[in-house]
Amino acid sequence: MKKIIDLRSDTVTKPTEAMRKAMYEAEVGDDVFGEDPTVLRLEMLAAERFGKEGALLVPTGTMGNQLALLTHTNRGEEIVVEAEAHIYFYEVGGIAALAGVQTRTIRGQRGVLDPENIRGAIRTRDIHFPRTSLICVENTHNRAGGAVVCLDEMEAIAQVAKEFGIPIHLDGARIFNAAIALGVGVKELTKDADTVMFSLSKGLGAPVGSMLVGHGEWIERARKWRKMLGGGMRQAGIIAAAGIVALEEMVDRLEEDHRLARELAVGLAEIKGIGLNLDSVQTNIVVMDIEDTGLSVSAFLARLKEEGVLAVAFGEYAVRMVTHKDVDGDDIEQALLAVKKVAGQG
Ligand code: TLP
Repeated sequence: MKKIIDLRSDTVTKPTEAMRKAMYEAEVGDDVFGEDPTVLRLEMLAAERFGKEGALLVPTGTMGNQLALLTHTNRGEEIVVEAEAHIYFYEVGGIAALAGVQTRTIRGQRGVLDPENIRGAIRTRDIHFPRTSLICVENTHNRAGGAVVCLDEMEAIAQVAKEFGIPIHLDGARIFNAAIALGVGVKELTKDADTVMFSLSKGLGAPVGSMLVGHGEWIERARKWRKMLGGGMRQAGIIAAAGIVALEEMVDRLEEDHRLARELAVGLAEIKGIGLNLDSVQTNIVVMDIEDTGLSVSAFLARLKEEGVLAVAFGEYAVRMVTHKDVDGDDIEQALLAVKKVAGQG
């Protein structure tokens, strides 16, 4: 049977042998009582890696982001967020439904917020206005095609945040991809964020789990919200064990995902009918414009699937492909042949 090449997301990665072994052997306890030694070890490791006081294991990145909103804000307040940030675009309206805050969206340049636009969006003191209580940043920015926010840009945003005394929450689902692409450590790259969510279950390959890191007392309040949302997981050491392997063994290899994404992008850019700006490919995400193939996105994806390649819709004429540890150079070659065929040149 033909191998399916799954480029829909890096979330499709399967746990490594080392993870499965660590999960099997994990020492566990009841984490709601704070008694799971493996969870405690992962939380300590995460806090230390990010240079923050505390860390909290959460089942998903979405829950991590939503807990950040619940912990940083009060109902009726306003947050400043990029117009296509995951926390706003893809989290089922949780901002409104759970935290009850409204959004002041700003369009970024390749996902990066301009500090002057943030300044302009922050509410002044006026009886009519909500209070601006949080600035959200995403690194790498998913809908901007895995674009990185560099250290200077982060520092410039933090400057404005400090001036107004507003905290920054960083959706760093793929922060290790950003750090590897920039050649900067995550501690340095996230030093200006009050809180960070990062995923263990994407490029790092763990089956489940994300982490929230931040100030110790803040993390304890987030822990309470996690319990309210039903996220108090009992023998969660089974999950945490894979997370430890993810942090200790899977970070450096992300470079390989970036190399394959570039190879993929270079090949795609040569196919007639496919539009792609190579400068936009900075990490493991490749977004292409397929309008000139004359196919709709759904027809394009269906044809591609017949050729054994999976990708996702990313807009009216946009298709996203993501590289990860479970695809290799041969798969990328196969994927390029498939796209060529679908575009009518195979
Ligand atoms: N992103 C998924 C989909 O939800 C779109 C993907 O395939 O890329 N922040 C960012 C920047 C993300 O990309 C994602 C997942 C999340 C948060 C949510 O993480 P999970 O899926 O663990 O809830």
